[in-house]
Amino acid sequence: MGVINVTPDSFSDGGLFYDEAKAIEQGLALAEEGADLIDVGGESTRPGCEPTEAGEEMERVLPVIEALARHCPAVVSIDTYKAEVAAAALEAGAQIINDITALRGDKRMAALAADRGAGLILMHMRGDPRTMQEKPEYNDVAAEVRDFLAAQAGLALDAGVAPESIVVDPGIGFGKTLEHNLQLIRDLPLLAELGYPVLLGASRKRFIGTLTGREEPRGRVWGSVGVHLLGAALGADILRVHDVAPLREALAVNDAVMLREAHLAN
Ligand code: HH2
Repeated sequence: MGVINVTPDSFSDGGLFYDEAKAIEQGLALAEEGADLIDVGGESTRPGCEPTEAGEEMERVLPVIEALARHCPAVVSIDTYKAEVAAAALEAGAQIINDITALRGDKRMAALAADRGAGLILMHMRGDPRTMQEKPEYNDVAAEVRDFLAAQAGLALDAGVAPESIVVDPGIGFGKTLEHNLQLIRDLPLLAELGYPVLLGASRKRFIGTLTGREEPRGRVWGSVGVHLLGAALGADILRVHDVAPLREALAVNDAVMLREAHLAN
């Protein structure tokens, strides 16, 4: 899954794709590099960030989604927790709703996904972006995240969402310390046990900067490739990244090795 932030203030690419034409061009480029999904967002959710108004968010994302749905071979997802924005995005051609609040943000989201037969990504976040990094604490982070996602998936099922439409995501960096993030990645197999596809989104995030000494998010590409490759080996099915080409190349080598192993095992 390639990421496009049609925002002036995202942590990862700071307004690079705020311009509609540049965002569309980037979506096409990411698909060319091998992305199967393109995630389009119109509100930054970086720590401490204030919410964006729905009308503004729609103005940012709808033209980009319309163009990509028409001209891009990848499936488009909308990164929003507002049902109003999600509904308009589905109308414009998106097929998946990426809800970082896992249905907590807008009670109408599950019914919308069910009615429209859309894919639904449920992500764990502690609190909201404004406050999530203020002293995050868990007794057992992996178990708590898994139980929360199981419960939210249950709500989606109750609303009529098909089980095969649901994806779960531990929400790396959303109300987590470095150690919480690392534990969640180690314990991806626990999350996979829920039986839904697992999404890992660690691309260019702060903990990679902490581990590599890279202050500038755009300099965190190699650390990102490393963590997503490991994530795939630990059971992640969807890797949400800003840099598709480097990860595709790493996965090509990884897959050749793993398939060879599978072949030998047979
Ligand atoms: N991370 C971000 C945004 N949306 N959605 C899912 N499902 N999983 C994630 O890990 C995730 C997400 C944050 O990254 P980015 O979109 O680059 O930044 P910003 O929120 O500043 O636009």
